Amino acid sequence: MTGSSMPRIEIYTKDWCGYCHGAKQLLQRLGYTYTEYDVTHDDRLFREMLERAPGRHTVPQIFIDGRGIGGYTDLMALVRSGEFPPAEQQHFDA
Ligand SMILES: N[C@@H](CCC(=O)N[C@@H](CS)C(=O)NCC(=O)O)C(=O)O
Repeated sequence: MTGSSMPRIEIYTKDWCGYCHGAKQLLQRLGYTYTEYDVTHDDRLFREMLERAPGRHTVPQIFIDGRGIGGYTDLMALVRSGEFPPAEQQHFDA
């Protein structure tokens, strides 16, 4: 994943979800900030997640620049393959 600006990262989570905590920790370790939508007690937000990630009912669901990449294991795979490098290795406009 290459880009010229800091990617916009969104993550749908539930507060008891270990994969969600893992994904957030990984993003933080890589130096990214993200917008978190906690769907634990929010059916409207959960339905929004289902609409944006059709067929995916588990949390977390992670979006990078609006594109759904899946959950924690999918994020980990992108990191391991080098497709999603640490923030400091991304190229920035400014
Ligand atoms: N492979 C997925 C697993 C995610 C997962 O199993 N999440 C659990 C919560 S920690 C979940 O949403 N369970 C509810 C369900 O399976 O419907 C990932 O890495 O994100």
